[in-house]
Amino acid sequence: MRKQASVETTAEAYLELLAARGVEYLFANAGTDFAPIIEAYARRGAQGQARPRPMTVPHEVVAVGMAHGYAMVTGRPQAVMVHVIVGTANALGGIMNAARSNVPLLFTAGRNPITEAGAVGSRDRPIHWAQESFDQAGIVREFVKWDYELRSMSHLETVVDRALAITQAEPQGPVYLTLPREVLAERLEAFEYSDPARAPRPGPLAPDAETVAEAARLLASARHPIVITKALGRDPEAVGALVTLAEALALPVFEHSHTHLNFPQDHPLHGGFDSTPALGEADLILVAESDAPWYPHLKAPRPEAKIIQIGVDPLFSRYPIRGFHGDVALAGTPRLTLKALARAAAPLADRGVVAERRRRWESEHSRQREARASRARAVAADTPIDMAWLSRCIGDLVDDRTILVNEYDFDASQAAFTRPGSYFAASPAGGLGWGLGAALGAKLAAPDKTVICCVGDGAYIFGSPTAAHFVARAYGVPVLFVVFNNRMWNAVKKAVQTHASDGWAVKTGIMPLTELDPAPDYELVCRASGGHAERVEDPAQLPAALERALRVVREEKRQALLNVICKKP
Ligand SMILES: Cc1ncc(C[n+]2csc(CCOP(=O)(O)OP(=O)(O)O)c2C)c(N)n1
Repeated sequence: MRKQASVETTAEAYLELLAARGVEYLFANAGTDFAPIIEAYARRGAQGQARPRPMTVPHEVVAVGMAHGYAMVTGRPQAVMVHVIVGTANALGGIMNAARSNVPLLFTAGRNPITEAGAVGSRDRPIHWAQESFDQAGIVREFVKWDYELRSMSHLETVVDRALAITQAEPQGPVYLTLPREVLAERLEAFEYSDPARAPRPGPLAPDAETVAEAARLLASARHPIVITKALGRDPEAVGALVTLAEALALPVFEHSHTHLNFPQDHPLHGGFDSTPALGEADLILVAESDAPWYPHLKAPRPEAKIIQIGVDPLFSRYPIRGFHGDVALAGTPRLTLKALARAAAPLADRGVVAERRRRWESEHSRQREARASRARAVAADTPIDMAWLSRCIGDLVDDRTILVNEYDFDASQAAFTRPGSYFAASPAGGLGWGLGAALGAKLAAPDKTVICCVGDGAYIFGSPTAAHFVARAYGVPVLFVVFNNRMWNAVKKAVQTHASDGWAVKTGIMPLTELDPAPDYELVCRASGGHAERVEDPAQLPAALERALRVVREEKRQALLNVICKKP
């Protein structure tokens, strides 16, 4: 169907189109390049016309994090707009995170005015000469699937629809569109476009029956098969498909460095979070959406073990090097692959073998659960607070309506996540600063859910907390932030300890460049934006402090922060 909209400029037509395509938010960090966009918002607002909700996000790392968080919960891309080359550069770490997490988002930036005079929107500020670059998209090109510049109004619909189609096609990832000021400011009388969009949208892909049958034969004939997964739960439906397959063959499932809930943690076949011990015995490993299922430098599977790799792109083609073997690789939509595999493998399985294997892994599952619980109990009274106890206290509060966003230090093994879409951890790209924005985006996407954001003190600082707390207050996005405050970058310290276990740094205890002491009073940062915030030092007070903070978030709809003083490693 063709639709007509009354607009005055390209910028207005652009907002009309984004809204028509289901983009609900524009997370923006503005500059002089935004003038036509802001003008368009003013007119559309005054006249009550459709537009994505504009959100002022005072740091790009939070803006991209919010779009990431929104898309990881809903699967739907939102728009981010930043200021020319400098905003693009600030956002780049977040774009790397989104790229490696296969998150769809429409990343856009203004473009410095091209003309020195003569057009509406021509250069009129001192920055307009120095802020032009030879190749603005070159800043991000390696980490986006597609980039383009809107060169003319006549192209608008094709360009926007192509951007949205490509970002959502598998493997998903961000796209980058630059918007020159002259083009945005171009005058128009009306805008006509197709509604719904007519750009092609590739649907789910299933692997061919022969390759599935080959994988099924391998699976059914293995004595000690295991599954390793990291990000299968990006598609919530894939979780149920993996449960069906695991139950049919009694396959233990290991969530290794997991970024999503991939398998219910209370399922007797959940094998835990460290597959390393099982590698010595496994004669078949099914790798499901995992870029690095083990570390060959530390421990590799037995050379004769068969490997099956499943994923939208089992080659991880955007990674320069990844040498994990695959005797069979099943490319396609993992939920379809897993369903097909379960259908093909179940009839081939030896029931006696399956029953025995199930008993064995069930008891291993119970042993692990008990070991984790007793570890938390053992440190429950420690002061400063142990991160296992902190994780357990948070884990105990997780209910069916909770989403937990984790950027460092929350130990998921101390909780029992069971629902797809309830747990998200930082991208394999590891660009710190993701957590605060991602949690805000998740809360926007799921306003009825409780969103808890766990961050290390390092991750908190990287997340541009002043900007994040500003957004939480300005737009009423009540998230509970918990800072795991160990006053250091322990990840960096641990890397030194493994790298040179009997070296100078370990022997002398001198480790420059790892300290975050003296620690700021992080609770004051949240209070500065009207949040409820407490410093917690007594482990016995922790459950009550969490309850208080959750009440504020749920009932008063206000953000909250707990600065939890943890052991310093
Ligand atoms: C943008 C960016 N800069 C630096 C790093 C390197 N890095 C990885 S972990 C880490 C420390 C994180 O500190 P914190 O959140 O306090 O967690 P902890 O290491 O103490 O467990 C750093 C600096 C990174 N991953 N990303």
